Amino acid sequence: MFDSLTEKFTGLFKDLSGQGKLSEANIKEASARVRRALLEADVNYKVVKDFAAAVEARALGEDVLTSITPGQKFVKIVYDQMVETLGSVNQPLALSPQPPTVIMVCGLQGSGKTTTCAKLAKHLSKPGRRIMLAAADIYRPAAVQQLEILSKQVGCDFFKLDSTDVAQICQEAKQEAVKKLIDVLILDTAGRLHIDTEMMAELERVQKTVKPQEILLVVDGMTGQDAVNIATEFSKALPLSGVIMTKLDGDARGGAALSLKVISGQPIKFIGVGEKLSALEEFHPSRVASRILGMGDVVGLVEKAQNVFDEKQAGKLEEKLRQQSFTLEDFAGQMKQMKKMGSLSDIMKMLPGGMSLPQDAAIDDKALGTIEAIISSMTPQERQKPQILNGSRKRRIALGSGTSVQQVNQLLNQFEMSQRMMKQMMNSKGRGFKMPRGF
Ligand SMILES: Nc1nc2c(ncn2[C@@H]2O[C@H](COP(=O)(O)OP(=O)(O)OP(=O)(O)O)[C@@H](O)[C@H]2O)c(=O)[nH]1
Ligand SMILES: [Mg+2]
Repeated sequence: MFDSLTEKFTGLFKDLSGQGKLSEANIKEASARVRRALLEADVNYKVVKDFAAAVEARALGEDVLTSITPGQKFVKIVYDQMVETLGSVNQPLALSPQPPTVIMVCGLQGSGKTTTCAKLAKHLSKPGRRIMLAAADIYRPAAVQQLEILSKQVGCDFFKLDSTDVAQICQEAKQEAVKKLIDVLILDTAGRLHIDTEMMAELERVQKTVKPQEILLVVDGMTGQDAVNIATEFSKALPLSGVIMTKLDGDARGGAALSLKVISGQPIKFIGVGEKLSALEEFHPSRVASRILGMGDVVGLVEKAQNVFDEKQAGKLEEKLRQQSFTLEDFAGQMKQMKKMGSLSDIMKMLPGGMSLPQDAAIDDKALGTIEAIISSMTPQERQKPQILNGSRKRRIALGSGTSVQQVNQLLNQFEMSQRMMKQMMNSKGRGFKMPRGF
């Protein structure tokens, strides 16, 4: 999502860390590179100007010049500035202690409102919490049906009403929510091609009638500066509580995300990173800054893993490791779980330094298929005890899986490495999560 920006920053940091000491000229040159990188990523020029000036002033003012690790100090300054620019901390949704909490979702046509409503419902759902989606888009014929289908997918309640008065629909949805003991009611409103007075008047009426706790504006991250302008306009007309920026999985250059808080004053609360209902992430400035600067997002990765790995299986794996009986079969199973977390290249990006991995060092998704093929060509005994694999067995496996002996050897090495890595992780348990080097 911020690929080209990350590339530029990691390049800059690498150059800086190669230098023993930094001069004033080095710092000026480095902040000029920061400025260029941000401008190329389509960050608002005012934000860029202030960002680069702040970084330069702090770098010159602090003891970067005399520091033993000037490169690292500079990185830290850029990181802090970026976290601040992104809004400092995550702004969670304000769930009312007295249900139902009403969340009104608004935005222009096609920005991703309806999808985001369903994603939010999924994100918020947990045992014992009842969520209802209400269709308040009466203009597009298929809109109500779209939301109804999505509600079924999420497994939450759904409300619709045959009326042309949007405020009335929302009000009755709220009454229904109270009656059905719903905890969170999400209103999917209609968009327009452009901001117009009619839409704003309608949204205002809904806001005054149902008094939502949250008014979230959905903007399309691919539209760059337009998204920022739209947020600024909306926040003048409605008491917004935050923004959700969608489609950041595409080739959006990320400039909008970096400009939004400063220019519109609105915090980004979530980002949409795909069409699937699970493709919604809480927006944490510190994590996003780490990702942009190529430092990885280990917290995000662990969260992602927790969502996918089932605990029972993890427990079994742990037991096996303890007894040192982690086999190739477990290895294959583990690979499959990893696959569920998304494409490996995405996962690599969340790892510190992941971006700067040389192309051939990254495990590609096709390689997973090869691994599975090799393992399934082995006999159960070979999977349990790979040390019995001699030359002729390896040749047989290579032939059976359509690979080469070299590839079989490669897999065995990877397996050994993984075994070692798991042991390391086990040893560091209780002392926090530790990423082994070179993974
Ligand atoms: N890649 C990607 N696509 C998204 C994301 N969010 C929404 N979309 C897609 O954007 C398109 C429009 O989404 P909708 O949710 O229907 O947008 P809307 O704002 O409700 O549109 P209208 O009701 O017509 O105004 C759909 O094809 C979605 O799948 C996202 O985060 N990433
Ligand atoms: Mg819609």
